[in-house]
Amino acid sequence: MKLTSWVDTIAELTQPDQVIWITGEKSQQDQITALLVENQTFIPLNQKLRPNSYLARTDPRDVARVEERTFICSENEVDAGPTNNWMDPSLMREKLSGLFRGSMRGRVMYVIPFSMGILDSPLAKLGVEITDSPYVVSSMQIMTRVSSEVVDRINSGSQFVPAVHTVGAPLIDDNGERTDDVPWPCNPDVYVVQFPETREIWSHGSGYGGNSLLGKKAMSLRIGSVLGRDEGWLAEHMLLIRVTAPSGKVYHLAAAFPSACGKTNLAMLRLTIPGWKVETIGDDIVWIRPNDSGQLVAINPEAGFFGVAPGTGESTNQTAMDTVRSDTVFTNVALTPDGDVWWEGMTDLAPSELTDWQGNHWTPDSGHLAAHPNSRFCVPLSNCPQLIEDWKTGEPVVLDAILFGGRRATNVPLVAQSRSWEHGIFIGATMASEQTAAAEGPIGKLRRDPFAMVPFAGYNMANYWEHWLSMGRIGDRSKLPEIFQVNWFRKSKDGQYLWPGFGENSRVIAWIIGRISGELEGFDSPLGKIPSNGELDLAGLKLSELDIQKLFEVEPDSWTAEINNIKQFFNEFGENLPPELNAELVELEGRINRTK
Ligand code: GTP
Ligand code: SPV
Ligand code: MN
Repeated sequence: MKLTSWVDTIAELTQPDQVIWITGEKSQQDQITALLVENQTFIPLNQKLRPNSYLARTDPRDVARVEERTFICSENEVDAGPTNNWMDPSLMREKLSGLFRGSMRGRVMYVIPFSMGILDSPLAKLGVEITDSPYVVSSMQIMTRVSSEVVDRINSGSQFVPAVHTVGAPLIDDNGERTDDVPWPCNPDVYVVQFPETREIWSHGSGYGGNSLLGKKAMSLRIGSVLGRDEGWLAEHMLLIRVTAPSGKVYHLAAAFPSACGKTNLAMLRLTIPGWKVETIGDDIVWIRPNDSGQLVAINPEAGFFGVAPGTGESTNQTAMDTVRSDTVFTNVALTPDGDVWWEGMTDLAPSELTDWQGNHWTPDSGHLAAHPNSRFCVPLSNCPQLIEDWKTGEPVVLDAILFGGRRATNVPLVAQSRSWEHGIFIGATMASEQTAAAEGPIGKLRRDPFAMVPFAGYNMANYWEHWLSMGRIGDRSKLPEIFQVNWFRKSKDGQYLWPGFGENSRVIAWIIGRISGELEGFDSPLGKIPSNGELDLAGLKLSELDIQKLFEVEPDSWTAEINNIKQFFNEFGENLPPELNAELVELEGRINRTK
């Protein structure tokens, strides 16, 4: 597709006043920031306390990803699979052309050329997002690599993913009447649509995060997973870290946790045990592919963090606090009287007075949260003091381990190692988590979220599992990463977290590396290898014997109920379910039954 003719077609459809091409240059970025301040979308923060940083308050209806309005419009419904919303592509195209017709009237249409991954990386992919939101322009310049060079490459024949976004709030109506703008224009008729065959993205109505920053979930995961299926690689909702053991040996770990389940925190882990070091590579998206020697190598295709603010504080994630010290766009956090930001969990005590995320006066007695539970910070990777030194090269790293985790109050142990590649894929496929504020929906409800990819897989989840299984057939299995299950969120009967989490998760990382290096034996449980007595370094923790036992307890009846729930879930995929996964389920049932 020719870039300029596509841009012309979209401009004809959406009818903006003006078209501006984003170049990635600092001077243009500064103009966009100034415009956002003028429009009151950005509130400048205190320059001394939080240099070059801004607060954005969204419309209170536009605060999270909208999964029920996210569609995979493949030609055949079966290719979207039971975990995705689907609509016939021609019907959806009709709907979208209605919604997009004249949607940018009175506004500027921005054309953002970007690369996911370092431009010269063989793993990089190009995209172009068209948007009428300067907030999106500003955030995309943080989250992706925006440059005119991308345009040159496209004009010389490189492929790109076309992505169109509008907030769906034209400033001129059908009668030609002009209305005033608001700080956060949006439209409750949200659609986030992916066409996997033509690799197109169309997003209407929302300016928020994953709904509007289309290089992120829409391109890097939904379209990315389809590209990965067709080209032999994997696009994953994972963090990526480099761990250096006291021996000096270096390991790379990726981990898939659902939204708001701890990826950013683990990506920025500060170790509480001596001699170890963790460096951050990425916190949300990882692209993985087999190399010539049959290892899996990985990159972080993003250029920034779009992290959950609440719960981030000096005692939980000092690295994130240092990262957002400057150059950060905060969305839906609270404002302090001296022009700084605050959110629940930043400090133990709330300030006595704040302006809440909706702009209202707030005190600790107000009876509601000051920051929205899905409030976020958006900041360049380069701000992170723990970033790997060679991040600028974008060199892929060889994966040594993959972790799967979620919020599980029961059943799932603190850590367990899979018995084989297939068992590892089974663990990923049967992941479940208690729902969080990252998406609209009931908080706390348990849902199956295989590979943390339910909101992000661009094709049938069962075929996606098969694609993962196929990585186990490419060569020497011993070169593949080891797969582990983790759970920081197991609770005692009285509802308290059993595990301290955060920095203390380093103890689990150390055990995982002990298993990979062969230094630790582990102990066979029905769920895989768990630490045997003394293998998990617990020195200095205030954990009782009973707590430790509870963290690893396998309750047979509870597991029988879980297995039945997994059976029901697997049934949704009919004959597309890979037989290996059913075989794993049967084996698990056998192992659980033998403990009864
Ligand atoms: P997305 O950006 O939505 O994909 O989220 P994420 O997976 O990066 O989650 P993040 O690290 O931002 O954590 C989400 C919430 O979980 C925050 O409020 C954290 O404070 C909390 N959290 C993270 N790690 C731990 C942990 O080890 N234990 C406990 N109890 N809470 C944690
Ligand atoms: C998530 O929900 O997994 C996020 C935030 O990382 S968003 O970009 O809004 O998808
Ligand atoms: Mn995420």
